[in-house]
Amino acid sequence: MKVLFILFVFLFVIVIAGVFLFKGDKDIVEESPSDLIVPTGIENTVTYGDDGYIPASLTISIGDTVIFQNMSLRSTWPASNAHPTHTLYPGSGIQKCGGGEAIFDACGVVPIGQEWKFIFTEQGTWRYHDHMRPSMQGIIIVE
Ligand SMILES: [Cu+2]
Repeated sequence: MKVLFILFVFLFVIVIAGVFLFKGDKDIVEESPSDLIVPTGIENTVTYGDDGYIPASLTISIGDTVIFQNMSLRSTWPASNAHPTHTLYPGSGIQKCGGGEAIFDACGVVPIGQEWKFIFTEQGTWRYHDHMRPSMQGIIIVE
């Protein structure tokens, strides 16, 4: 009987310890690599002219900033592909506009002569477009 009691207490302790250990695992907040990227401070410029984005393809390093300058004679709205959802770039999406979060979406027109900038923290090949004229396309390659 005493052995049975000790066995019961032993199992009880193991079960309680297991519950706490399992609960502990859930509390660990995993940071995605992009949260750890420090901006490099390096700025690269893409010019939007009447024929589209120049350069059409730009290769940068992770953490670099891209400045989208509107040198055309009309407003532009650079945004991640795909039109019209803008969800290709991780964390981006037109539905997040106005939320205060920095996403790969100007979330509005960039007037003539103005610019909009974005820091790329995700490696990959990121296609984007002018939301006002979706046939105007460009590529940012983040290495
Ligand atoms: Cu669009």
